[in-house]
Amino acid sequence: MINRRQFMALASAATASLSMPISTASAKSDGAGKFPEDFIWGAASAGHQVEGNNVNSDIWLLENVQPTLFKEPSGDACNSFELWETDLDLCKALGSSSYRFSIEWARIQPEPGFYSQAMLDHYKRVIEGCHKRNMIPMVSFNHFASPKWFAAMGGWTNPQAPQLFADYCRRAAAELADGIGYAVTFNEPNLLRLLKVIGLPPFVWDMQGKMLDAAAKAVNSDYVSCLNAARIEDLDTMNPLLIEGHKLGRKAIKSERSALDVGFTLAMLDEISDGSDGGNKARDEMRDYNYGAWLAVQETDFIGVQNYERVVLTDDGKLPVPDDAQRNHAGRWVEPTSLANCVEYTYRTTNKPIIVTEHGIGTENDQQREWFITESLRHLQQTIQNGVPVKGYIHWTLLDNFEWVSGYTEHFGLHTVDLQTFERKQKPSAKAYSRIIKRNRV
Ligand code: IFM
Repeated sequence: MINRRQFMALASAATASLSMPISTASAKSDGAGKFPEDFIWGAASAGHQVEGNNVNSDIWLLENVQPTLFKEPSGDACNSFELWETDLDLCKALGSSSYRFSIEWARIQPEPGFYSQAMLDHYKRVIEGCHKRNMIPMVSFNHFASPKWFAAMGGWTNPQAPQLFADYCRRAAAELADGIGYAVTFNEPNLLRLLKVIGLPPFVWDMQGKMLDAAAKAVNSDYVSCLNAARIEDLDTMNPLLIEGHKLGRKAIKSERSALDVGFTLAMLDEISDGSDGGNKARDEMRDYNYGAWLAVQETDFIGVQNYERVVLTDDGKLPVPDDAQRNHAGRWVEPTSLANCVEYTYRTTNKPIIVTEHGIGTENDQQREWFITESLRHLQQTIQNGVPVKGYIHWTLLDNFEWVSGYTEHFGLHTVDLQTFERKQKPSAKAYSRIIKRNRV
């Protein structure tokens, strides 16, 4: 067993060597760094974060009450509801074979008893737009935001929630399933559990409760709760209901097209033990809390892995981020081996096919993004070569967009967006990613 000092030295050395300027050496060597021929490449977005004016959604409600945890409201976002064709063109220009986006439940079913044909037709056009550009539409039926009326019924604390979600899935799938390449029921249904173990401070949970109370008052409800904004004491009630929601939602989607692959995605930390007994125990407990129940779900055709950071566990708790480690915008530890670790762990635990449905970095330093993408893909490719069936890699995210409570202050995009004119501009990291896609190798 190595001690903490040795571990930190090793971690720093690994980080330092990986922080070297990007080398093209391995990309040049024949055969090395090659991804499978049918590997799916793409970029992701999510309705509420890019479309704008998702006025019937629960998140819009939370953004606009007092007190709120949101730095600013989403407003027009990137105006992608209008500019979706531009976005598809940008995604295609990278060389992508897939575009991941979400359909917005609050647009499709703005009231419990009403489904909007116009909105279903809108998403049908987006799906057709993907096909016209030879991109596989990877479609999330829920990416955090839900209708306001659903949150006002208690959201995922309400035992009726799984059936309500499944009803929406069936109606949407009846119109859309034929054109979808991969369907995702939920995006990161485990996010709040992860935030709990990361150690979101008590005052944030407290503030979240106050924001939900204000939202309940605004819509005349006894209790408002949302998928990515809930009270800490509700997390254990929500998890089994979300799992049931996934199972019923998947069944409903498959009842419209049985051959369609339907999965869910998970927010994953790269939990590492320093090798001590306490570190191993803490890692296993953390993994069990974050993913245990989800990774036991058999009713899924794939699992979407989404990783952004690392945490190291020791006898004494979490290791502080080493001084020379790479950090993201929020100061958290980013490390290019993390994605491959998460993919490997998920596959070894479930034996299910994996799609990297999100991976990226919130940073103002686009060179850091370029380094992070390239080196993470280098490790991912090795993992695939070692036998882990990864079907594809979808980068988060196509555009700088509405980053939930952080508003427009955190940037994960391959393109900038002018929030007044909505003009998109490609960043250098997009060019680097595109080179990898077009050569199908790092
Ligand atoms: O922006 C989010 C996305 O909605 C879900 N996964 C993590 C991203 C970055 O925080």
